Amino acid sequence: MTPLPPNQQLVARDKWPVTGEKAPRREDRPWTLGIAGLVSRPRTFALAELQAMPHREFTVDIHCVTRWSKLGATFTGILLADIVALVEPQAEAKFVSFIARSERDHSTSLPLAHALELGAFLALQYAGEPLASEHGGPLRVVTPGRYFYKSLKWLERLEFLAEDRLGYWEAEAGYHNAADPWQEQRYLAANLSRNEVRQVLETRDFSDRDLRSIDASGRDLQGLAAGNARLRDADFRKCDLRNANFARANLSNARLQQADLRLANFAGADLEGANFAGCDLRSTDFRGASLFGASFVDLDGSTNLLAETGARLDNSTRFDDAQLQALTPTQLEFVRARWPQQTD
Ligand SMILES: Nc1nc2c(c(=O)[nH]1)N[C@H]1C(S)=C(S)[C@@H](COP(=O)(O)O)O[C@H]1N2
Ligand SMILES: [Mo]
Repeated sequence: MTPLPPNQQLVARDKWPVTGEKAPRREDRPWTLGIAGLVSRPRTFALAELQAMPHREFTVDIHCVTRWSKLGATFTGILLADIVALVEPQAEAKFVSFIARSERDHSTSLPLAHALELGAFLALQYAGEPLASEHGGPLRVVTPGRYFYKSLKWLERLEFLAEDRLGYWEAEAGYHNAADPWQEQRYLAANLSRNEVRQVLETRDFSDRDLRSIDASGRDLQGLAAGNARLRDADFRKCDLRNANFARANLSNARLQQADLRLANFAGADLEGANFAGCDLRSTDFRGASLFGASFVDLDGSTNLLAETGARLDNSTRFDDAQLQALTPTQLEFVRARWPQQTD
């Protein structure tokens, strides 16, 4: 079996979650790929020209930073190296920036040498079919060996640069610019002084604040106000969080193992990749929260449940039935065995 990078979990074979933006920007212009910056032969490709170029087949393991992985995805497309050979980057071109046709002009970047070594490519087809729009069709970047945020959907422009230009997630959300899943390069911490951290923990008011990667482990935070807070990667292990309000907060990849979350409210929160193993989740409200890649029990390797690490949940725990579909099969099995609880 292919080993998974640390702290990743497999999605069901036939599943491919849609993460980030859901659709390209609507425009009447036909799809083109513009290539600019430090190249000797800048040019614009019509989509049909790209479709007519020789395609290669690629088999790729996808690893999302929110802890889901999908192994053996098959794409066809064009190797970035083949495009590079046509446009001839100048010697000063050290970075490549990928820019999307999307509402926020989403982008990401890579050192050019890494992009070539990793075999980054432009995908036009997935599993023998044109790439679905929600997954970046008609044209997306796929960067094997990096968290999937380095694989831009709806590619419309490539720029070759002397200096790096951070992408959307890297600049706005503290995603790690190196993004190596084998080294768990997921997030950078927010720039908070020790004093600021101490103060915010004392006030128990995290509402609307950017506190990503904050270390709050072991604290008494009963009744915490954390509506709309940005808490990606935060450490709440072993906290007392009874009655905490996390409505619409972003807790993706937060570590909450063994926290007491009775009566806590996660309505509309982003809980992708969050870890609730060992938590007390009686009367916890998860309705409307996004649960892709969330865990309620730890696994040994990628498949065996470590039952003793299981969260405590019962029929007082509140889920929408539909949101459980976002869980990986092993996590779903664990939750299903306890919720809704059998009444006999
Ligand atoms: N244009 C664009 N590309 C993007 C994103 C995005 O929000 N917009 N999200 C990135 C992230 S974080 C991930 S995990 C993958 C998700 O791709 P998928 O929806 O096809 O699974 O796309 C990446 N590329
Ligand atoms: Mo992602």
